[in-house]
Amino acid sequence: MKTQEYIDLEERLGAHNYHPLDVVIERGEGVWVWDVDGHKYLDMLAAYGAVNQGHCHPKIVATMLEQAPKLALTSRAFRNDQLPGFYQTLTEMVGYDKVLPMNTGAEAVETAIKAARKWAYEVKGVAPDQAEILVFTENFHGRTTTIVSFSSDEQTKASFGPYPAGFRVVPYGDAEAVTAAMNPNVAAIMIEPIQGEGGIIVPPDGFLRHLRALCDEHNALFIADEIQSGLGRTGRLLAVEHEGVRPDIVILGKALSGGMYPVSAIVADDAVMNVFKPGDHGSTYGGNPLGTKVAVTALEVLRDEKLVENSDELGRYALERLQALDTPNIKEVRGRGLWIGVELNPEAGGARRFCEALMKRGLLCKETHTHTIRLAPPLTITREELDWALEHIEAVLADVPVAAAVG
Ligand code: IF1
Repeated sequence: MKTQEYIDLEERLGAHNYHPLDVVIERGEGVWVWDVDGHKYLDMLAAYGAVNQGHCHPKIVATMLEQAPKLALTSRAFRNDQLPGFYQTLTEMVGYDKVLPMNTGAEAVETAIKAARKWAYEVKGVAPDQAEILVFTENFHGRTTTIVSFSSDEQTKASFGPYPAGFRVVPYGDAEAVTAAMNPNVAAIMIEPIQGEGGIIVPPDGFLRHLRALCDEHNALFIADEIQSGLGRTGRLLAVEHEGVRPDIVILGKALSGGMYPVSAIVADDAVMNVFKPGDHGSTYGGNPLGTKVAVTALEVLRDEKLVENSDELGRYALERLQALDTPNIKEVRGRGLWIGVELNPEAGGARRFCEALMKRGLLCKETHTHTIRLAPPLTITREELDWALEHIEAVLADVPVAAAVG
């Protein structure tokens, strides 16, 4: 089949809930992917941070091939021999008492919401059905009906009501607004330490520490959604480390399995996690032996190949180089680690045309919020590969449309 035939088939038979770039990928290796016509691209999106370890990492593939023929799923009605090792590896790496495994990010976010509410009623003593969770403007935590109910993005939320009660949206980065919103019914504050879909938004210095102090003062839980920011993306294992903050619940997903298989989880200490009793929560596939074994290897790859360190070092280098660019197209370059947002001026005509130009040069990028190009390659990228990418990005960004040049 040719590219256009794949696209036509997909458009005819699939729901139109996406508008992808018209590249049909058939193979991936490390930071590189190949389309069905044999064109090679550097993947600057890394499946939104799920492929931090690079495409089809040989060790993760080997684990998959080792476990798949042996045992893939038992359900949690029975125990399996891989789950305990996953708990051990993950708790040791992130430093929490316990894990609750799920599959997708949204499910893990729902799990954190359920944990916080149950904790509020049973431990904090909030009156029935009065628990509140504070969330932030421009958040992205997933696509369930509950989660989209507190989105500030019209398209994400509209037409999916009626919306559940119990969430209050406060401005991201506004310490005073959060302080004012605190009240005895607050079960938790839930935040992305750096907002991904929001446009790689880094909160003001001290903001996360302020939230931590508020939670301590008001006996509320600090929940960090590290599904995208976690596991090395920002140059730290967890993005909250940039502010030296320890959340009560950390939500993980995406790179937890290196893109091989959906594995998500929340981690917390006993005081929170022990609110769950048999029958309170679960998932058919959550904690299955295939996924958990894959996740252990994915975490080992992060550690053994020093991917967090590489993200920190190369991220700083890329950020400095892009911030030094002098072109009227750019409004701001921001980010942490190998997670950089290049926000363009409105006159630049939107980020998509730059992404399309980069695709012609062999780089796959995805815009966010119309005017921001997000750069988030696998953390396995080398200095040479990054230099190659930056040269193309710099060339494309230097291209000023006639209207803007004249204006
Ligand atoms: C899509 C966005 C990124 C997330 C955080 C939870 C989830 C996500 C911080 C839910 C998921 C994904 C979903 C994916 C695109 C992507 C995304 F543009 F939609 F917002 F990365 F920026 N918390 N983010 O970033 O995890 O249930 O999807 O496993 O196509 O919707 P999930």
